[in-house]
Amino acid sequence: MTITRVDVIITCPGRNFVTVKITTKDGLVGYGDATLNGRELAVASYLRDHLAPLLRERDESRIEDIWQYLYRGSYWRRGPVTMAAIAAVDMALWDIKAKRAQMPLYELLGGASRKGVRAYVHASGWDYEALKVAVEGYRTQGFTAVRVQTGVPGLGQIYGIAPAKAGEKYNYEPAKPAVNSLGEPCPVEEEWDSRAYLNFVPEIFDNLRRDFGSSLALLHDAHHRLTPIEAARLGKELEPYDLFWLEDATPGEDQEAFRLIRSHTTTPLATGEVFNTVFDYRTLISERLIDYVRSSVTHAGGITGIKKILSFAEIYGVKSGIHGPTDVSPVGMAAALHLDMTIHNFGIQEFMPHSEETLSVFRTSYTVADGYLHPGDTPGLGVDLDEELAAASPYTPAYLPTNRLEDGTVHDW
Ligand code: EZ4
Ligand code: CO
Repeated sequence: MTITRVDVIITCPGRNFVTVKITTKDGLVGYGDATLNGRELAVASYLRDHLAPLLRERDESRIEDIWQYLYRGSYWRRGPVTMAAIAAVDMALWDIKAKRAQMPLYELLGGASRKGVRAYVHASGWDYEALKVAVEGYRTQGFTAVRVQTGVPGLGQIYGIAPAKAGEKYNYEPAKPAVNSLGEPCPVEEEWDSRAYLNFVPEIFDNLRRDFGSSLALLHDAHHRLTPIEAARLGKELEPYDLFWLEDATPGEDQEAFRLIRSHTTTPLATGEVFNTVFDYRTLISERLIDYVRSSVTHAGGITGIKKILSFAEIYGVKSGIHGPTDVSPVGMAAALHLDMTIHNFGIQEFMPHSEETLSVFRTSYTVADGYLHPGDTPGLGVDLDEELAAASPYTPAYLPTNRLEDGTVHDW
């Protein structure tokens, strides 16, 4: 068959999402997620202005060839905008192929390797008491793994912690932009102090192990804010608390920095949510400097792209920890779940539940029970998009926050 239409749908049911919809000559429809938080329209233009004209009249069954044509064939390679656009096309083509085969995508990808997908959720609080309530809530729902983040005494709002301050309602996703002197949206500026953070964090984990015992899996995200030696210190000091992983300890593009962290600590390490190809992981994986790869399907070239990363990781015993925040759409989440079901080196899946508003536009067939997710058995990815509802929620300009030290210096985050 051939592709007859490529539509790009931008909608904001509670937050922005960019979706590609590919239609074939015989009327099959596939969806792909192209959402890049705070840079949504750049990917929409890449799809609409540059990829769509190349896809029409092409044989939609040739997924690998189309991936290589869009990646290798375009001369300009890699980067989050390019790879999110390619990812969306790739997901939509897999959706179509599985619908044509009348199988849920995980069957087409090799079938189930496990009964379900173990998920971790985000628990956070301004202080330990608020965090404890959040963790208790998730335990009651049956989750066995939680990412735990708190505020730091002396610092204000920190991305990744909700609510930002005692008594406030602010949530970190979707990130709320600030307003500049011209009345236009711009990134909120947060403040950071690594010393205050490092001196405070071990006490949080001490409290967690005291209150929740040893079986609960605890994860923590340093969100690229540390230097290698600071990360080494943190990993070492958290060893008694048996973390599932310490995530994004340092900015990940400096792959060699992980040699220093690794030589100092046995705390498992995860990184890669801002990476988009296997090349970004070459040193990290081949030198066994990390334990989990964090790319999302949406930002790493789709099913085809992330399979290349996970196959490379598999031979070094490195496992998956696919990124699953609410800025990945339900389509991108479904793609992750189908892969998670099949790959051998599955580790854990991040799960931030989407809002009711989002799920009224994106109707999913995936389920959650007892801390496990399952993609469901609807043919394809199992996600439908209500285009009328989508059109009723137009794009709203959005920015992730930025980060500065007390003296005003821009800092990693
Ligand atoms: O900051 O998806 O582990 N998860 C995270 C996320 C990311 C956002 C950025 O868009 O760190 O919350
Ligand atoms: Co993260």
